Amino acid sequence: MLVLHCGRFSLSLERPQVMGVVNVTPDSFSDGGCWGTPAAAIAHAQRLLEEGADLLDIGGESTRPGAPEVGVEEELARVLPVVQALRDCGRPLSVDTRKPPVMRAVLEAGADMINDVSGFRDPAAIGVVAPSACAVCVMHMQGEPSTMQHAPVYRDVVREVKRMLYGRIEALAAAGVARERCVIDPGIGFGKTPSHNVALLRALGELTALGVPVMVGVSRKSLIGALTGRPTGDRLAGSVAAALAAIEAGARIVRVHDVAATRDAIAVWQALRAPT
Ligand code: HH2
Repeated sequence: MLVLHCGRFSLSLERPQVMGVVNVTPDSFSDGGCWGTPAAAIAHAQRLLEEGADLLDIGGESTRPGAPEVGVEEELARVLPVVQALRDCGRPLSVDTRKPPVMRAVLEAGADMINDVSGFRDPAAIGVVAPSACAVCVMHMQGEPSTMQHAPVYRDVVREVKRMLYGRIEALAAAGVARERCVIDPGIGFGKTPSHNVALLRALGELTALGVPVMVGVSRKSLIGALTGRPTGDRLAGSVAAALAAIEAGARIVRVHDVAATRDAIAVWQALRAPT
């Protein structure tokens, strides 16, 4: 059985897991300011849990293209009260952060997973997660959010993303982070053009060959806009279709803003598809 060791939880990945996004930010690309206070974020998180989120990803810094960095104190003021309020909700809590001091504080507060969009490039980040029991999501990003969409270039995007993720998993393993605690993510939209994103989503099977569960976050992203011509607030159908395609291609966790719709789509699709 495929299980992720995730802090206080052993998360079975036999059924695709739906991670609900909780952005405690004023400026996230699709819901900035909607849940910008801890109280609003906690209420939103509870709604996502009622809708059937298997785990939550709480973020206090937007990483949309061009986003400015947020200081440690500010990021902690956003995410820590949410982690503290939800720690006994019965589901694993992931925190989306690139900053080792934020990682340390949320792990002490009860977080079960650290989702680092910079892929634990900072050795200090590895130093924080290694001695804990948390799961780690290692995401690929070319460059930094402030500049990553200026002119992303790859010779072979699938090979390069795979190589980077493999290298980070090896670095984490050398520091004592077992593979059973790791998830990898190709980082849709992080230093990638629409055609890079499509190539990666089509080739998820190559990433699953690394022997670590794959997570995909494509919900409401500009790729959906490029494929449908729709603005950020009108990308639900496209996002759900992309989540199903990612699961079909091997993703075990999908990171989404719209939990209820995604869960329903997965349930129907799984019931109706021919047994493999
Ligand atoms: N995408 C976003 C943020 N964090 N983490 C992982 N592992 N994978 C992703 O695809 C991913 C991520 C961007 O989405 P969102 O959090 O809604 O936006 P913003 O960064 O503007 O807050």
